Amino acid sequence: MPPLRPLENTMTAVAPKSAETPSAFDYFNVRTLLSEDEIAIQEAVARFVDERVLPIIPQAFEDHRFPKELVPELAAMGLLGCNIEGYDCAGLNNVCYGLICQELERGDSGVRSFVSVQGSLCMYPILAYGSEEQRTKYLPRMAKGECIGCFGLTEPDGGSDPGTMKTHAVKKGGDWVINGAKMWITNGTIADIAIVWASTDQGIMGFIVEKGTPGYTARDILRKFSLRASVTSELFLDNVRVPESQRLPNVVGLKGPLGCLTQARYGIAWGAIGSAIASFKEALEFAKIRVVFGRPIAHTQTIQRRLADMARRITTGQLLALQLGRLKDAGTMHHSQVSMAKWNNVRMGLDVARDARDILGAGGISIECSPIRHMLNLESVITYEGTETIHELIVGRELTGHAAF
Ligand code: TGC
Ligand code: FAD
Repeated sequence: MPPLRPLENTMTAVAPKSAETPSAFDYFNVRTLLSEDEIAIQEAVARFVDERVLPIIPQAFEDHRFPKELVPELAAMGLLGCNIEGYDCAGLNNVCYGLICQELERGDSGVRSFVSVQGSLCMYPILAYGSEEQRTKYLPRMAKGECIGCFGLTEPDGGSDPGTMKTHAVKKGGDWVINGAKMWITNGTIADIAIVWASTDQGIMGFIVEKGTPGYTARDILRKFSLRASVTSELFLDNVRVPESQRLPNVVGLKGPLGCLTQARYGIAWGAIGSAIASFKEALEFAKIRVVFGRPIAHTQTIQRRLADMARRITTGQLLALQLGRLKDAGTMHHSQVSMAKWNNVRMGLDVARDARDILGAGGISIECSPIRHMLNLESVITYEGTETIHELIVGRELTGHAAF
């Protein structure tokens, strides 16, 4: 698959504008609000998901295995750090990034998670808070998938209030010595570098810790019922010594990691639409052919009402995400708007997946059907990157001016 780039080069040849693909759902012609670039990029990623992700993902989920073999292809298409300009990144706009997340998550939340963590949680902080040396050292290799990142913020004692983190770093001569532990870290054991957030006597700071640094270890969290096609790990930092040159020099304070979360939450708000579309379309097709009491269940009022409700909620989510993307591209997006979109769309995706699972009847519990996989995945997605409650409270604070955390 050739790399994705804005239209002036490859994309028109790769993906000519065509009618709506079978994997799409677009009740309000949202597609007419997209540019040719955006449509072409969405279609290219949709084809990749249909051809390369969907055939392998149920087995990967069952085997509790992240399909790492996809990484070179994700990189070759330019999907890693795709909304970064320069450093061998694709330089796409944020609507394109959102559409990419939507298509990847139509495949599986684990694949979208990999891309979110790499681009939004690891490449973004190096770009936004790193030195020029750090950018040139890491970003091109990360865009090529040659260097995988993980993002260590959450700790065993709790994730919703990261300001109380126990991991700390102390300056000793020209080095920093980091001690602590991180929990529930996507990509942990497959990562070549970890962005580790630690408290210091000057406030919270970020460090780039390379795999193999003495005292730094990672261990997988096994036996998950959710995001089984994704690596989730614990990180341990036992007197890990890194030079000052591995500290992200341009940010101090919680706004550092929170700024990264805004980028990743944005992608998740789009991604959940993909899960919902996959679940909805499977339920819709099944309802048309499943004959019960002498007629297809799609002919009954309650099934139609449920399908219509799914369509309504997906459409609302699509419009919300697109406007969020336009605000982000215009540079006027506020992080509480991202919270509302992540909250709305992940809740929507989870509810649609659960209802689709039910419409599929007993067969809906099989790995052969995608809604139960999406539903189980979205149980993580509604928790990570800020739980649903945290996002409700962020919007509540924005409305009232009072933090109720
Ligand atoms: P608060 O006073 O609100 O903020 C401290 C400073 O940060 C600024 N800020 C933000 N900046 C950018 N984006 C945001 N979303 C921001 N939210 C706040 C804020 O303006 C302030 O700046 P300054 O200059 O005044 O210092 O801090 P708080 O302690 O009251 O925070 C409250 C709360 C609950 C909102 C925050 O702690 C929070 O968001 N908690 C949830 C934690 C979370 O989402 N963790 C996610 C871990 S990573 C993960 O889950 C990856 S999953 C990856 C995958 O597989 O896809
Ligand atoms: P807690 O913070 O302990 O919350 C427990 C419950 O209390 C939740 O229901 C919460 O909504 C509720 N609650 C909390 N505060 C309040 C309040 N004030 N009022 C009312 N209710 C409240 N983290 C990373 O740093 N990097 C990663 O790559 C990463 N990947 C993840 C991958 C997976 C698969 C999962 C499941 C998690 C991942 N996380 C990661 C961690 C994730 O961000 C945290 O799980 C999340 O922030 C919630 O933290 P917690 O699990 O400690 O829950």
